[in-house]
Amino acid sequence: MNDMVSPEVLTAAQFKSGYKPIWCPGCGDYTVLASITKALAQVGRPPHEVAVVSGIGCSSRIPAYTSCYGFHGVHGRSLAAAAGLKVARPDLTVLVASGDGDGYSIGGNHFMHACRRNVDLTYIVMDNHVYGMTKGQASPTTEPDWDNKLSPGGTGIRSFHPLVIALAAGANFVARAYSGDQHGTADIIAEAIRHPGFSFIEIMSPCVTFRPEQRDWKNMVRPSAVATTNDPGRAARRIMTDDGFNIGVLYAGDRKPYTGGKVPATCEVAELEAEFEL
Ligand SMILES: Cc1ncc(C[n+]2csc(CCOP(=O)(O)OP(=O)(O)O)c2C)c(N)n1
Ligand code: SF4
Repeated sequence: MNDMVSPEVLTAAQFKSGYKPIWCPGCGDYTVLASITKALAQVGRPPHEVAVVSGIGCSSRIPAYTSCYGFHGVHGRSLAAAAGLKVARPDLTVLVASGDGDGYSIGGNHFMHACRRNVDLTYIVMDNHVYGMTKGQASPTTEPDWDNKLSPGGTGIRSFHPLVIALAAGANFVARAYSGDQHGTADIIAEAIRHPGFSFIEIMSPCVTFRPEQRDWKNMVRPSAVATTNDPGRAARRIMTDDGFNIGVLYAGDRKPYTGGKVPATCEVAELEAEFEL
């Protein structure tokens, strides 16, 4: 008798929860969710071996829409929670979902240090260059001349460049994707999950309500013409000089992921707590 068991074939539907997303019709985040569930099916780990962590924002609703373990936490603090989870439970695949406000503004400090620490996480930022949930304030990636009621004439402040900052800070995998390219984005997410260390994917995901002009992104994106490099300097030069619409894996490095301190803890948390008791 052949006792070989075929690996279970998982489908994207198995990674969806019963909750219906409440995003605005046409929001890019719908297809990002579809790409995430498709990527998880490709990777082939069942939902109970995956955790999806987020902060606050329209984009941060993602965990509730998956059947994986989820943590919808505090605004801008998703990476801290996710890093702790991964170090404590290295057996889990941990994804983090964020927006440009959550990830680069209130969470900007955590972003840099997550890149530097290189814990094995996949960080997915749905960037729409605006705070969608709180009704249209400028974010760090908003163009300086974006004229609107809340920032008449534009903020005049130069945009943050997340991909180059991720590279400079030490992220081990850096990619740009577009929500409208559902299958290509799923492939990038699957590759990011498989890549050891901190993987960062900046997904251009239009906010059709507060930035309707972003619908045009579908005519502007194109696959990157150059192959993935493992040279961070070369990747940074390419990213600094492109027009922001090249999609694909732009950098894949080989830094060893952080898995916890070199020496195991020598005392219990209760002992430390006792020292601070008044
Ligand atoms: C500590 C704290 N400050 C501010 C807020 C208000 N707030 C909620 S979501 C958000 C910005 C969300 O923007 P982004 O991360 O870009 O996500 P989007 O809604 O565009 O997907 C802000 C400022 C909050 N919830 N908590
Ligand atoms: S406000 Fe913008 S980001 Fe939020 S659900 Fe609507 S379209 Fe999406």
